[in-house]
Amino acid sequence: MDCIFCKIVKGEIPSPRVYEDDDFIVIRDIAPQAKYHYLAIPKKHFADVTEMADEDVLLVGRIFKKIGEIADSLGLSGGFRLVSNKGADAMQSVPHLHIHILGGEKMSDKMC
Ligand code: DGP
Repeated sequence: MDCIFCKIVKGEIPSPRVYEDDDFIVIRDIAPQAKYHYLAIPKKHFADVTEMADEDVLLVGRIFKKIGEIADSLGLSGGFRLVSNKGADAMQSVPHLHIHILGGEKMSDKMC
């Protein structure tokens, strides 16, 4: 499958991981939109939230919980924003579900 995030997960494209477990990796976004901008990328490929299988509910739940647990170590003790884009209107550019983790500074009260 020609998926850039699958290649990063497999190590075929080098990308330093700031966190990894059996479920997902966290890397820094290549084009940061906040002081700290990470991507939480499940190791399992599915395009977006509409392609989640029933068992993926638990996977994504574990990822959200773990993001909360590691947030301080990522410099996000002041708070953070989680965003997961789906489709053209949301400007999703990589069709492998991922969660943007943004923070490290005061953010706009607008979503974008
Ligand atoms: P989205 O537009 O929601 O699909 O977000 C995709 C993000 O992925 C975008 O902010 C840029 C980032 N990105 C794309 N390719 C790479 C890459 O090769 N390395 C890293 N670290 N980030 C990437």
